[in-house]
Amino acid sequence: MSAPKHAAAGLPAVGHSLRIAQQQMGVRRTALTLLKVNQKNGFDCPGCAWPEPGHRHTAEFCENGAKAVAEEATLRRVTPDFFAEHPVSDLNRRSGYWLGQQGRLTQPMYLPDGADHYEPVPWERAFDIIAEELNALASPDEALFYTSGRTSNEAAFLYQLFAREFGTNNLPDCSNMCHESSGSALSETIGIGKGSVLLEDLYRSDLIIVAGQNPGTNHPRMLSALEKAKAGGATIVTVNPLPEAGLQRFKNPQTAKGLVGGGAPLSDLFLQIRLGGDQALFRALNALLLQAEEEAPDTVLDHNFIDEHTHGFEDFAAAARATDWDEVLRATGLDRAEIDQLLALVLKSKSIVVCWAMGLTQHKHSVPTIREVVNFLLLRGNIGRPGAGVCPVRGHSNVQGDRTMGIFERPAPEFLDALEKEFGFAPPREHGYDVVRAIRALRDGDAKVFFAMGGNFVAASPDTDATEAAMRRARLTVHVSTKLNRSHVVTGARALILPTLGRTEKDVQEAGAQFVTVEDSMGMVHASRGTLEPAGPHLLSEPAIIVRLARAVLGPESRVPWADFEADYGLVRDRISRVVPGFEDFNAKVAHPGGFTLPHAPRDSRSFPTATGKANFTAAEVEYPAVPEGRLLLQTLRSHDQYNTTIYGLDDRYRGIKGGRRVVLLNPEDAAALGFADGAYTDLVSEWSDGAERRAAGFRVVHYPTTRGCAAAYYPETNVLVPLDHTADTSNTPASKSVVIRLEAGSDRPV
Ligand SMILES: Nc1nc2c(c(=O)[nH]1)N[C@H]1C(S)=C(S)[C@@H](COP(=O)(O)OP(=O)(O)OC[C@H]3O[C@@H](n4cnc5c(=O)[nH]c(N)nc54)[C@H](O)[C@@H]3O)O[C@H]1N2
Ligand SMILES: Nc1nc2c(c(=O)[nH]1)N[C@H]1C(S)=C(S)[C@@H](COP(=O)(O)OP(=O)(O)OC[C@H]3O[C@@H](n4cnc5c(=O)[nH]c(N)nc54)[C@H](O)[C@@H]3O)O[C@H]1N2
Ligand SMILES: [Mo]
Repeated sequence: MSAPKHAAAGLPAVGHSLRIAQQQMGVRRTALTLLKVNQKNGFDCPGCAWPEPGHRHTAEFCENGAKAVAEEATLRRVTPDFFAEHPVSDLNRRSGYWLGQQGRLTQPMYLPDGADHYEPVPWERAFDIIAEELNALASPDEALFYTSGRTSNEAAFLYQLFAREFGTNNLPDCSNMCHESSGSALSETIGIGKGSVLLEDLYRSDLIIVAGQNPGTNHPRMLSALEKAKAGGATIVTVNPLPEAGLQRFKNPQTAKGLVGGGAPLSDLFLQIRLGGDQALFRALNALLLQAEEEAPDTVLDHNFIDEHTHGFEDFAAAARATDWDEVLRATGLDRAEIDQLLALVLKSKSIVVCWAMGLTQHKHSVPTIREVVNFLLLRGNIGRPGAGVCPVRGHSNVQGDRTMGIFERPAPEFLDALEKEFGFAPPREHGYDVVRAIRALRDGDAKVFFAMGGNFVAASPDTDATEAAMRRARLTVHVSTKLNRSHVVTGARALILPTLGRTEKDVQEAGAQFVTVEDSMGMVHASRGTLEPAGPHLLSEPAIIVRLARAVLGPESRVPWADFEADYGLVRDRISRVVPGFEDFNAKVAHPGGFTLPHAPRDSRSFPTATGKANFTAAEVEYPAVPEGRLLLQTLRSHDQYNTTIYGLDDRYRGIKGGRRVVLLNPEDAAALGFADGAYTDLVSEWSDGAERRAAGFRVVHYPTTRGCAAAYYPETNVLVPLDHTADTSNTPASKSVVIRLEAGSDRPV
């Protein structure tokens, strides 16, 4: 390995992204395509959910956005000949990287019961097969309708409408594995499961704490926002077990200065925390704030805000005052001086934003951790005023919008009432399965048809062996996809692949050229228009697929004018405007270039639609992962060269790791204590109360400056180690960032 990089982006990033794009699309298509990313007349970047600034650069994309676009706009094609040549038994042995590299899917494909080859199938027949299986179920609740977060608002609205008219709330989505903990914690404490800041708030903030997030790789455009905030006087604190490149230094490829030179340090203070130590850290900060207030009354807390707008302060304060400092230091791995440094920054900052992502959401105690972040912000009135608030940074480009459109296994009764009023059928009221429960239902034979609107369920889900075995028990698995992936080759008795248009492609229907809409991480909704010719003549858009599915399954009995919705997505938006609050006059508002911002009660008016009618302080016990002697805590995370289960390449450039993904990052002292030299091979064995053997073999040890006791390795290769039942309390999100492992010197070479 080469040394970890201290600066992210800059010229190498531009060169690297163009190279990848040109390999997939050629030079001319690369230039034409990338110029349309995130422009007001172009398509929304299918990369992350970070918002676009009002004033856009000509190139409003980043290295990893360019890779996401190239992955979709590739000129490579998977045709029926490909499937004739490669039986499923062969595809099964290929890596996810290889599968993705084969190119865009071009025709609907069907795998009959007992067959080893997918065969081309006409669209009509494909929908008949699905209708036949769905209508043969004993109950609609034996069907599962998964969504990944790239699906547009229009498609998502139609998809949930179909599932509910069919009769089930079984709408698991990638959010269940992602920011569900944020949604759970925020709904309870501030009354809405979304972030409360806009880009302008970051620019106006005095202190930005970035905890459990690697924006240099996963939200590169956020670094530009942080740079701007810093130029405006903000202090930036990062909390992470890893010294992530972009946070330590950043070269902005969009400014001349950023293309050369050493890059500006973004982070003013780096707290190298233990995995799962964040609740203890924020609790400790809160205890120190209460103490500072006692020492200098009326100078630290925002009493007006607390009295007027919050509930539960006394119980919370009692818990915070009882903070056990030995426990704090054990849980965080920090020393008291570091926490005092952070306290000093907090005390001098009027407006504070806390940003976070998977480092905070994928632990057993993620929900109380995020609630503690809210406690921290409430103490000084840091919610609902400019420059301050909560900023959960979403992943998939429309994962937030999909939830707004009703993709949720536990829909609010008001949402179902509105659907019923608009469409005249009675939607089911009973809650459906989330991702983990969906896997159990397949395993136990309670679910028999699995339908996925995008994503790669088998590879993204925890406990790979258990998930694959569960999937194989299904009667029918169906995937609406752009690219080949593992979920197409681990199938039920019968399987279908339905190829769809991507975000970058033109979508022309009966009423003419269509556009779709998306919602970013900050609740801004805007249009996305594809500009490229579709990858093939047989592709259907996601809305068209759902409409035809609905017509085949529900038949003439349906109360919904499905055919109209395929012809004109504006008619879908008319319905959305009558069902989903904040979307009134949707078509008119989205015609405005740049779109519109959804209402957010805490942000807009400091009103908190919670059970108490106020923002809620909470007082949970401090928890942190217990790790037995000789064991390590493993986090499963992303490299710089992947988009979730889509692998772009085998390097992790900012971390200085090259040529392979089966690596485990160990603190050199841990490695020495366990007897593993840099470059040695080891098996990772997960330890869980059920005693089952979960092993990932043949990982190369990389000595790396991670916190002691805390290892790291890439997802999805390590998903096999995450026990299905190891999930966050309340949100049920797989605890992918705290897996207890031991190292076994089983293999002495790569597998
Ligand atoms: N290029 C690219 N962009 C992406 C994605 C991608 O795969 N590739 N995925 C998209 C999606 S769906 C998502 S959800 C986001 C994910 O964005 P991130 O959350 O940034 O993704 P991870 O790689 O899981 O990184 C987790 C970060 O949290 C740190 N961390 C882990 N555990 C802890 C902890 O206990 N405490 C603290 N303080 N830190 C911790 C890790 O060291 C790492 O820096 O990115 C989105 N954007
Ligand atoms: N161990 C571990 N597991 C994790 C995580 C982790 O950090 N650690 N992170 C979790 C998180 S945050 C998430 S969000 C999930 C991600 O889970 P998913 O969203 O299910 O997975 P992706 O890899 O993003 O899905 C990629 C596939 O989506 C399809 N696709 C791409 N674009 C489109 C499109 O426009 N339309 C359609 N229909 N299909 C499209 C392609 O076929 C591609 O192969 O994984 C989770 N799993
Ligand atoms: Mo995610």
